[in-house]
Formats: sequence, structure tokens, C-alpha cells
Amino acid sequence: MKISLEEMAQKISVANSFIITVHVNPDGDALGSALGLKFILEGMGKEAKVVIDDKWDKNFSILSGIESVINLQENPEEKFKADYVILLDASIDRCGKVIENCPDMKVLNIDHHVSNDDKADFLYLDADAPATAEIIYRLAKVLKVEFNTEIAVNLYTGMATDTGFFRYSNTKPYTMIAAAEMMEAGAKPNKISEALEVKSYETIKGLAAAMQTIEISENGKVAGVYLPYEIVKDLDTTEGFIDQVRIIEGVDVAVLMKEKEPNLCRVSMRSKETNVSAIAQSLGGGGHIRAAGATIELPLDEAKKKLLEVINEALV
Ligand SMILES: [Mn+2]
Repeated sequence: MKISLEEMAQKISVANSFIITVHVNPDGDALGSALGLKFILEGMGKEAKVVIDDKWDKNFSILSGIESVINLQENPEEKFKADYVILLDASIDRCGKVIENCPDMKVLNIDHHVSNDDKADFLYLDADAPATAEIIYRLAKVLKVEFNTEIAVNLYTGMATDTGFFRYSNTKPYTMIAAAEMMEAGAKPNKISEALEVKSYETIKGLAAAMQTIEISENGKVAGVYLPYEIVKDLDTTEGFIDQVRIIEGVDVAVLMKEKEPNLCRVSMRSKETNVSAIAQSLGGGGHIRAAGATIELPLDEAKKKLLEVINEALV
């Protein structure tokens, strides 16, 4: 059921303990929103634990409080008890088994994905917000919480990563005002971007191998890297690979396809014009108009053929 941000703040302010969770394969916005909210709640004298059903990239060690995050996969039977589960940056179907392991708890959901399925008990959705972290910033204002360095580092990171460091079309004047306020509260943009961008030598070698598979199609409007399992199994990350593809002149839709297991391909898309959220949804996935993803249960060649057919139909 959809509620307003003020109603969400009201529910939070009268409760005492929370489990905070996010989507699997957590990105900077998911982790930054979760940890930012944890420090906001703790500052109000409440208890909050972040539990995620996945591991996270070591680049996120810059985030305050990251060492306190519980990876459910390390103890999958662990059960949690609190007044509410707060699910951020995703719908219920994308957070693995965390909600199952929080028996009899109501779910408060805060999200900016237009594809949110509205299955949580209470949902505040703002599909125009560039990042969930910007919504958490607004929530903190409603709750009249003062920002400290811990909150600032996390919320800044969330806003920065989902806006491509304030370059994507989702960036609004308000986003930069919020980010400026996070800087005043102690976030250091240079330190945060250095920590997030650093890559190992092996990763750059992996990027070089991945770029060998680059292909242009649909009259130059689509460019993709299509990585077979033999390449994927040796990669420690593909973070940032799609950015190398989306900058090619004339390209509208950029694609990163990974054969995660034989016969199972994970696809990410970025676009300048075409609605890739609709493409992802027609493949059983979701996301935003300019950034979306899906999983296709087919071998790489067939998954690629199917994806390009759907993209071709959707190109503007
Ligand atoms: Mn997000």
C-alpha cells in the first residue's frame, strides 16, 4: 500500500527497532541508503541492523558502518526480530531471503524504481528521485535529524553512484543541494570517488578481455559486450564495463551481457533515448527508464538474439 513520506516518517518515529535490507548485488545507492538510514535511526535512539542476502564489493569499504552489515549467506538460517523491516531501493522480490528470515514483521519499503511491485505492507515510491539516498535525505529532514559524517558519507555515496557522479539526466538541482549539504556535514567527494573507482590490475586485464567481445548492431544504435562463461568465470567484477560501451558515438542502448552460468545470462542496459525499463520488464526484469536489467535463461548466443529482437522493437 502506497503512503506518503510523512506517513512513513510517522511509522518510523513511533517504532524502536528495525532490520534494514536492500536488493541482492547491492550497489552504492543500496548500501549508502541502508547505512545512512541506520545512523539516522541510531541518532534517534533506535536500534537498527543492516542485513543483506549477498556479499558486496570491497570498494565500498569507504562507507561508514560497512563492517557492521550482516551477510545472510554466511548464516542463512539466522532469524531476526524487530518492530519493522525497512526495505530500500528494491521491491520484496529482489532482496533474497531476508524478509523470510524476519517472521511476522511488517515491511516498510522506500524506493525509486518505477518497476516496484507495491507488494510491501507500506510503500513510499518516488520514481522521479535519482537515488533512494536522496529520499532518505528528505526523510531525515522530516524526522528533524541533524546530519553527521557517518550519515553524510553514506547518503553522498548513494546519490553520487546512482547519478554517475551527478552527470546523468536524473540529476536535479535539488540533488546537488542535498549533496552539498552532505559535504558540509563531512562527506569528502574526492576520497569517495577514489575509493569507488580503484580497480585491481586483474580487473583492468578482465576489462581488456571483455572489450574484445564488443559488437555494434541495429545501425549503430546498440553496442554491447557479450561475455561467455569462459570469460565471466575469471572476472572479479564487471563494475564500470558498461560505461565504456555507452560512450560510443551514436549509441542509444548499451548492453552488458554475462553468461553467469551455462544457460543463464544476466543483462544490464543503459540508454540515452529508449525506455530500457520496459525492455527489461518484458524479459522479466526491471529498473529505471535509463538503466535496467534482467536475467535470461538461455545460452549466450540465444539470449543475445532474443535481447536484440526486443531492443529492436523498442528503439525510438
Ligand atoms: Mn538506487
